[in-house]
Amino acid sequence: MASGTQTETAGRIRIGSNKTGAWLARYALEQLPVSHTFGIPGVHTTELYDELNQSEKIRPILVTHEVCGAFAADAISRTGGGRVGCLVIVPAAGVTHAMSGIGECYLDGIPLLVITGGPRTDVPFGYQLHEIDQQRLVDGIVKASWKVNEHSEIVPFIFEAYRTAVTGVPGPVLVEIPVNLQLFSQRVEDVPAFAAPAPEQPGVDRELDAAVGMLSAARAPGIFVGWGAVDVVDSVQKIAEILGAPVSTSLQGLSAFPGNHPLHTGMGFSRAAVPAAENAFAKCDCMLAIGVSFGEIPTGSFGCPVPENLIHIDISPQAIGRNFPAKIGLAGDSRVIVPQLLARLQASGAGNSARRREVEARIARDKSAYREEWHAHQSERVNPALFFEELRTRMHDDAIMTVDDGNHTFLAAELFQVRAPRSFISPTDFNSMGYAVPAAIGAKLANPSRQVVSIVGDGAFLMTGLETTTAATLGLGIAYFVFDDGELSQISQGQEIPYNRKSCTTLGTIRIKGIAEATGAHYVAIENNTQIAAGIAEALTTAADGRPVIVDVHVDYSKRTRFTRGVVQTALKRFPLRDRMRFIARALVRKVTG
Ligand SMILES: Cc1ncc(C[n+]2csc(CCOP(=O)(O)OP(=O)(O)O)c2C)c(N)n1
Ligand SMILES: [Mg+2]
Repeated sequence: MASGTQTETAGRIRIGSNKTGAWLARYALEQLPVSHTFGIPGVHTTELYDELNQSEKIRPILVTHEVCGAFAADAISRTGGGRVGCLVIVPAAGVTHAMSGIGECYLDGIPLLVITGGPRTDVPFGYQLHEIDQQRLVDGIVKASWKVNEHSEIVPFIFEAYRTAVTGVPGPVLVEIPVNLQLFSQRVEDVPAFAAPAPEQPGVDRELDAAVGMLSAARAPGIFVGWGAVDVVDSVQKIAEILGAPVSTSLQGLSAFPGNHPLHTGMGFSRAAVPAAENAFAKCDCMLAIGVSFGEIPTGSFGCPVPENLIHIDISPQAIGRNFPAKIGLAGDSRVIVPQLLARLQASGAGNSARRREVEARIARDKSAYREEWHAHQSERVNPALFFEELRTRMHDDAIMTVDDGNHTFLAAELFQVRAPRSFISPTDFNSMGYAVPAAIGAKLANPSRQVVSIVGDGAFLMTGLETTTAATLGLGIAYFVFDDGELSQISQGQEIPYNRKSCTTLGTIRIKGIAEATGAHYVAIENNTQIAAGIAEALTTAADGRPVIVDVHVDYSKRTRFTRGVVQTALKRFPLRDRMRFIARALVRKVTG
């Protein structure tokens, strides 16, 4: 609250004095679950920053680049226990810089509140600084946007923007407040009281019974969960146990089922999945999909076998049956639907403990064989499987991991065991590199008592790694593990076979130690397997003391992930025959000629 003199009547708060637009914006943000804002001030936002600086509820955070602000704010929404990430940025250049992060929230279904300044609306001049139609600019990557015209609109627009961001499929919203409104005051009689959006209640009785019937009749039921199931993990676990059904997750939803549960299989279930997942779902005759859109990554480029008997629960009616037809579609909030489904399943007396034992035994065998395959992989450099196993033993169950986009992401997905809901976050469908370093800052600010680690490729680290300076300034103990292979590996691996050439995927030489020195982070190097344990221990101990650490991991990338091998095969198969032949012929010729 920005003032102690207000009284509330009939959903309105009485103000009865002159207020600036900046005061009103701060007031509105303070009513919402906003704990931090991120951005870089400019002449169009200094008044608002001055207000936020006086807030006891909100802490404005200076970042080095607005895209980092957007990724950090995104992590607040993903890990902040109901909080919403918020950007306060300058118009035009601040917004375009932030757009990769806004787009990530848009495609990943993450709420984000973007507040921007705007050019003056009370002067007759054109060609003002940062003057651009921002609503048009962001149209394809926000759920909605508002441009404020007068003081009385500021509070209701911000409340409406927040409600839009968090209801239905969550996503980003933008509110532009022209600088003159922020700076100048006007008499304000009252403002609306904030009302949180009511939880959605689906009327799906008949479909729930049909779903129970279909699941009970299945010979080999399977469960596929995404980020949309991240808040119903307990219910999903019980459903899986009753049915004796294997559970696979999407990439974004890796934390939607505990990796140490015996029914957990891995990411996806196509040939691009780990063997435990591929085998467990090979004969699946009824799939329960919850909060997952069957996007490109977890389906291994849409190459997974989805049974006809698909029960699809998702907040987005558009996602249901979009890529694979659903026999039963339940559009709505999984937090409402899934506990109801569980209750009916329990009441129906369904259960198959023999199947459960069988399924669990097979998963355990497959997981152990895959682990052994990785252990047998010899290298002078760091074996990723040994690295992730050691990291797991030293991380608390509720520790948060942020990842970037690259080969390291899929290694983490295949080799690291994620245990707690919302403890693994990734830039998934917008797939924007540069996410992991700033996202870890948002995650740590939202969860100061939890360990936060980041797995980031060297290419991605070059994009946003300097944001480590913000972690150092704020005393945030984050361990950044930079997978240093000298390449944009996820792409260079894809170039290897078809092109037999690497075009623009080899990085220049970077001295990561220099970046650590420049930003004030502690530096650790892990050059081979014998240094893994001590290196991770040093990193986590230093981080626990409130200092960021950059760990230069000389990782070995010579063994391909199942994901990379699988998607290459699937994608090639879907090429028109003529082009497939052209690709294969070119690869063969280049193999001979070099
Ligand atoms: C902003 C952006 N640019 C380019 C890409 C394409 N891309 C996807 S993964 C990848 C390689 C990332 O390299 P690095 O960060 O070193 O990770 P590695 O694959 O080596 O683990 C690239 C270039 C992308 N996803 N996002
Ligand atoms: Mg790399």
